[in-house]
Amino acid sequence: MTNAEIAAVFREIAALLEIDGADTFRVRSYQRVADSLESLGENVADIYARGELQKIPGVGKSTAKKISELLDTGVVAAHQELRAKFPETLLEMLSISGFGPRKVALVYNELGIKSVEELEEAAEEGRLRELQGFGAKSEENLLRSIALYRQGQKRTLLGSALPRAQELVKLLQARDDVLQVSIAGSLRRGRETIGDMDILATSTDAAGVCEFFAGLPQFSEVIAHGETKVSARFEDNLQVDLRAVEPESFGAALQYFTGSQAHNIELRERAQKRDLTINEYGVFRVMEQDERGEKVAGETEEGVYEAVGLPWIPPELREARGEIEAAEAGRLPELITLDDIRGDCQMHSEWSDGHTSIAEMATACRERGYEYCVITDHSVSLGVAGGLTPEQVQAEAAEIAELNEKLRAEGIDFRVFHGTEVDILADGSLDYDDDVLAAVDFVIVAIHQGFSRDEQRIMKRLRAALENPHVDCVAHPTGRLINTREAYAVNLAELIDLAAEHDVALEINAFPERLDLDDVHCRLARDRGVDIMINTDAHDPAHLDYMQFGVTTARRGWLEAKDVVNTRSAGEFEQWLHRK
Ligand code: DGT
Ligand code: CA
Ligand code: CA
Ligand code: ZN
Repeated sequence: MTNAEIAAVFREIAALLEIDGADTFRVRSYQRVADSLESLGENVADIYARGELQKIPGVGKSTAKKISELLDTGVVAAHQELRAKFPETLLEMLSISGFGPRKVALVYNELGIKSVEELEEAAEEGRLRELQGFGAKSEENLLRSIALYRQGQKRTLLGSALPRAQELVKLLQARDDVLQVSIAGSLRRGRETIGDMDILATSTDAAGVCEFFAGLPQFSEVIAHGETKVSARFEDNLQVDLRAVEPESFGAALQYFTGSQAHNIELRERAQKRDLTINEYGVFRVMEQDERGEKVAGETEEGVYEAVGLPWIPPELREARGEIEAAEAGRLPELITLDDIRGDCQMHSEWSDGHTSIAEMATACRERGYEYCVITDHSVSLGVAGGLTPEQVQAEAAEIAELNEKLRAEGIDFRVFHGTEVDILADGSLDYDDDVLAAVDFVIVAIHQGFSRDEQRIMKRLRAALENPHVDCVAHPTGRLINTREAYAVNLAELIDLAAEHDVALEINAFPERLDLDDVHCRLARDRGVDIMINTDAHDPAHLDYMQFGVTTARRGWLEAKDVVNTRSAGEFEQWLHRK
């Protein structure tokens, strides 16, 4: 059980107690334990093993007993009893931003509201304003918060949707009656989250393909099943739309259903100026009166763009962010591809919280066609992740030197660089002294603690870190976790300026929950001349495959290979490391 999981139990106990009307002092004591556990530098289980639970700040005799109970049995009886006192759906209301335990207790006790659905209904009907502290304005805010919460619930991560879509495409392609298949919609544009999955196919037997698709065991429910369209749902509620279209319209349909809607609107306006009209069936000439005009394109997507005087535009750019003007001017970027990546520069080994040895990570990187990798285990303060002491950093360096020696002896052209993912501490100092930082090849800095500080404090920490001449890159610059955790209060425009000033790279962390920097800010950073790195932050060899999501984000940020540090050869990368 991780510290975060234990902390979550204590936070829930505090919330339930507050809903139950317990005194503030008691509630606060559980919150304090949760806070304390979250910022602890060591595994609670280890502290428990040493019999030192009560040395944790805020932990007294009774909470220590609950922690040990939790670690021994997986549950806390007092927690279970509290839970049993209330409807199961009650706690979901706590996920609504601005809706704390006190408000939950109020609506439950006064109006018998037991769930987010009932809460929404009451707000819509204006029934909350009769309660102390509520008004029309707060009902309105609450409805917006509920909508936001639902949005976060509904959108699926790119990293979760794409593999499933690729599998469906493969199954369709394997059929003799299927001619062409493509992913469309936001998934084809590579957005970080997907509302629903869109797939297009052409076939000699559309109804047969729909029949086959609707019967696939991947789905938990078929919502609609027609001759040319199927809508179905996966277990996690992600919806898929399959559309079977005519071969002569495939390009037009693909263009239309790839979107974005904003891009399509711009494209249609352009067509109108040329007396053309674009729809999902093709590009047509506009005739006098209501006469149907001649079809000038539709079979291929290239043809659709060509008909309006443009080169084909990569789907990742189709967001109405200047791509049509760039295409017109012949200035579309030559977007980076996965093949351009020659090394992965953030990953963890079992020296800290990674799952495998350095040698295994290196082998896995070689298997992916890379020339080099950088091992960046955590620094000492991040005890939860097994951060390394300065002595361990030295020992790790020796192991890496030995491994490189061995690779050379075997005639294998692969380099392992020694890096460190150093915590930026609360006061802006780094978690190692300069002599430790000077001894490693690569220094990537990160904020892992003190997320709730205000912008001034966060920026002060980042500024101090970037001013250190040993620092090469900032890991996951905003700290956000998509759908679950907001970014800390970073001023990205200022961080980008600092990175440019101090010649520090910014990372696109390719982990599906992170994709941090996002597309918009990575483009902004590139425009200001900041180096970008795309790293997986792998804790396991399998995570190395996340690189594709980072590359997709970079493409959405208009990046070319030359903008990304780890497209360079091992030799060039080594030179870059010595740029300061
Ligand atoms: P999503 O699913 O929310 O992540 O985003 P999309 O872009 O996949 O949107 P979706 O699934 O509603 O529709 C797929 C594409 O079809 C969309 O990007 C553009 C096109 N499309 C759908 N409805 C309309 C519409 O009413 N007008 C226009 N111009 N295009 C539409
Ligand atoms: Ca979609
Ligand atoms: Ca759709
Ligand atoms: Zn990290």
